[in-house]
Amino acid sequence: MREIRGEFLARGRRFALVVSRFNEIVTGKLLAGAIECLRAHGVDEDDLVVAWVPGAFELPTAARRAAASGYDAVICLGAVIRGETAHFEHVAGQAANGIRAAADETGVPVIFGVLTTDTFEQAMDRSGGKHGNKGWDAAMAAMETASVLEQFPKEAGG
Ligand code: INI
Repeated sequence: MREIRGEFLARGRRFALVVSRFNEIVTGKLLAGAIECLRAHGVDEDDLVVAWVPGAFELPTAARRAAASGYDAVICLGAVIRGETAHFEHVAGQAANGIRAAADETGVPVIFGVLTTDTFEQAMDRSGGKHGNKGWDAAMAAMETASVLEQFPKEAGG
């Protein structure tokens, strides 16, 4: 049996971070956590790009473009807070479905670092507060998944 596990290495890999401006107090902390994680794992500053989009709804569009342009992984960061939006389900659902689709269409890891919480406080707890930083976790998932994919041969013709 051969077992594949991803390594948590950022050196030599290119990462695009796509971040929602909506709820920027929260998403800025997610971004800081993700960048801190990638730096801790050896990323080269020249291999990082950060792209801001208006809201979580726009994350998939930019992520799809970034994934197709040669990054090893794309990290989507956002915060959809139920208490502040009547269309919570639509925004959160479309972000999740679109991010999934971007990964499927490109074969590039597109990571779902989007908080979906009932309250602003819960979002703060998960962006560097008492429940850790989901941005850091998203960066870990990006490195791990990129590493797993690298251990499979590319599809014929791909
Ligand atoms: N975008 C978010 O990222 N989080 C939210 O909580 C949110 N709310 O509350 O509506 C939100 N809305 C904006 C949306 O993502 C789009 O940017 C907008 O609808 C334009 O397409």
